[in-house]
Amino acid sequence: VQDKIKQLWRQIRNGDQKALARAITLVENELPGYDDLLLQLPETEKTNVIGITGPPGAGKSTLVNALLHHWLNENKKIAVIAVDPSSPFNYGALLGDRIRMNEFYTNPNVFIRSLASRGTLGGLNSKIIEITDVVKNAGYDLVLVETVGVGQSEIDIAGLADCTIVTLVPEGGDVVQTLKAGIMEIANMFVVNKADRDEANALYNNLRILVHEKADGDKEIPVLKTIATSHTGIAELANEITTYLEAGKTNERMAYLLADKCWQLLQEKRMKNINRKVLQAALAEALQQPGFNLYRFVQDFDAAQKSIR
Ligand SMILES: Nc1nc2c(ncn2[C@@H]2O[C@H](COP(=O)(O)OP(=O)(O)O)[C@@H](O)[C@H]2O)c(=O)[nH]1
Ligand SMILES: [Mg+2]
Repeated sequence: VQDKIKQLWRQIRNGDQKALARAITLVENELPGYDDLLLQLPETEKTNVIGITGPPGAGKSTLVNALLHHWLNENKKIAVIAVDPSSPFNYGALLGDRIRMNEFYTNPNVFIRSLASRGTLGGLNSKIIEITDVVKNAGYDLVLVETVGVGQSEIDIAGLADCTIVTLVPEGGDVVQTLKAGIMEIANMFVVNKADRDEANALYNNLRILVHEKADGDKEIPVLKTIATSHTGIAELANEITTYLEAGKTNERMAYLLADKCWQLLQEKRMKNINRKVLQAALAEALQQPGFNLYRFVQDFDAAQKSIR
């Protein structure tokens, strides 16, 4: 199995999309070799992950589509992971995404995978983390992850994405009022989509006030307006994303993101009483060793905690 996994990783790194699809299926269904695949994540530079979240119908898929066009024109290789757990049996929605993205299915510079819902949110969370980790090691220039969120029990993609974009639309009452405090913590950027609508400016202005208050003199979270259907504001958005990613993460942000990811994975191992401080301290130490692998860390941490109890 070990050799087979090594071989699979070689194929993936060589741009073999069928091999990548196979690897994702391995992880999705926890088939033999699944653990090894994650424990053998290549120790190379990882691709940046851009998370696009927001309520259903906000235009996330349309935005992803527009961003894809933009970056393909710059000769970039892009991978997309689309997750929509809010409609477990609504294949119509999934199909809608597929049709819109159909034009990319034969393009070697684009890899698209839709993930169906898998029962509990907790289980889905760790699957998305694992699958994203596979894809971010597959040699693309960027990985886009579309998830439904904001409001109810959203998927927490904060720990997953290097840049989290929260997409909002001027409809359905006062969106800003319903913005949960947590959203301000995870958003690295706000997008007001459907800017062709009358109420867009009001939402935009409200958000600007909100991020200004939140910044308290520090750098404000950018707020952008887009019309995804006509690709308006997309170049500006792409530009803002690149600028954000190029600035790089502070060590503190790194540890925060990793701790979050780790916590989600440990939850899946039924570890409910993890002390986040202990976890973060253990992570900080482990990160200083060469060849850090999150899945090995989780395995070891889990074993160590069990031996204590
Ligand atoms: N008027 C307008 N409609 C849009 C815009 N962006 C997306 N839509 C439409 O909104 C609907 C939902 O878009 P979709 O991308 O599937 O939303 P998602 O559920 O967030 O992925 C579709 O009918 C889109 O054509 C926009 O900027 N303006
Ligand atoms: Mg969608």
